[in-house]
Amino acid sequence: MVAIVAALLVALLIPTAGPSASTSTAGTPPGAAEPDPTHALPADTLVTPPVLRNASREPNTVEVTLTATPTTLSLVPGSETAVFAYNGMVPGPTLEVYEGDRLIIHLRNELPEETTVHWHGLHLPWYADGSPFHPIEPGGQADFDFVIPQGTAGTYWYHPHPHHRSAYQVAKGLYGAIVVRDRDDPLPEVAEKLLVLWDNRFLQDGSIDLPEAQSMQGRIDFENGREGDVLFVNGQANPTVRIRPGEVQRWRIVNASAARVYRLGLQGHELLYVGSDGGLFEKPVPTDDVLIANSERIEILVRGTAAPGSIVTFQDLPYDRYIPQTRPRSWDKPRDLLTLQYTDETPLRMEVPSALRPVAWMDTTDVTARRVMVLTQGFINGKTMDMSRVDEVAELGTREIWQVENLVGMDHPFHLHGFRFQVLARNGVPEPFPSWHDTVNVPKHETVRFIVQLDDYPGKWMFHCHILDHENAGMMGILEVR
Ligand SMILES: [Cu+2]
Repeated sequence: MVAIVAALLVALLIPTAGPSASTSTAGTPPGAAEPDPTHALPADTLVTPPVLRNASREPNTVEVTLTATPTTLSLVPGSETAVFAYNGMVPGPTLEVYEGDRLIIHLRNELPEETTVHWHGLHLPWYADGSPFHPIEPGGQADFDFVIPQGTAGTYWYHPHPHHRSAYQVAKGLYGAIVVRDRDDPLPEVAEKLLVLWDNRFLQDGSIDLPEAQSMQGRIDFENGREGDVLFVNGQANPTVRIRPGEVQRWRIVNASAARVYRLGLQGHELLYVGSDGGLFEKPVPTDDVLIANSERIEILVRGTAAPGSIVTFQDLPYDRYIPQTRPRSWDKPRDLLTLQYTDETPLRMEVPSALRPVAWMDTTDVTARRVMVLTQGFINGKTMDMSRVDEVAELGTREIWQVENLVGMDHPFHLHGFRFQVLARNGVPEPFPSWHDTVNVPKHETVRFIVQLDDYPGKWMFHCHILDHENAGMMGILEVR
């Protein structure tokens, strides 16, 4: 579980081992520490997905083209894999915008089947949500045009959301990150890494292992959600990131896995947990590990507190989200995600601000509706998805409290489209500080309460379990806002 260490004073100072060469990495691009040619190690082996090219010359406008197409890539050494890819890469290119930008996206579907693209976590008009209501035929194109709201800087992502096919298309390689930036970012001098987590399973010939539904593995995948034994960071297995002693790095992390919930920890390091789906917290929270369920995003600060030359591993630590009957045999073993390699350079001296950005609690006094969502295996409030049915009706512009109750012995991460929310309590325990989410993990036999403001955009919005196999099987419902 997330072991949040309470800390009143987070105005931390990084221990300095040297007379301090510099106080910051100002002036260097994100992802790069100050070069020190005498001691420099080879650059990161971690490859960052390229940022989508902006075709617009208008101010505050980002216009991009994404093409989903079948192709062949080498995902595991020594073999070629038939994949689906956005612009030929897995993960797809990163969509980067600023708060307030107008975003225009042209989406081409060159796949042999219907698709959609869901801009996960963004607040946008219903037509642009990329839900199963708006399929794009093979050979078809869709155009999206909307404005990124102020105050929503954070890490988001995009992925297919066609009816019954999300799990398959994500397993085939369709996913990519979205970064919404704040022009007054409180961490402007901190080098940044984007880490998009995904897992997969392969057959001997390199093809993606997608078993028949009635096979033993098919049934386990149906129950647990499909997990893979190969863990990827930006499409690479165990890449290396380098850090200079004393340096602070900001890691934006996306869980693009269909079913794997990661408990992230860095050997011998305390992390600073600084952000959730919808961006930064008010202040850093020291912790040993952070849980990130399917489709969630987190931001952490990694501080280079180990000795020069150290090599440590960033890991997925054991977390039991399973029912005993289908719990994988190796669930209790840590898995390596990434290697952090310290340079021999003179230690940097960097400070982390004690305040990041204001995040106010939403007012709970003028709530107009309270809803209860009861999760059982494959069902929400006893029902499976029916595209022609509306499960909940809400009034535009109102504020509601939702209580999500998980009655079964398996975690279900609950996602609401279109509107961000604040978790109020987990299992009756008040949330210690406000933060923005569009997905929240509801652990086995636990209850989560959140508050949501249904502003701006009427429409039929999905809510569902984000274990993609559960979503495919119908663990989803429709909220109509009108
Ligand atoms: Cu589920």
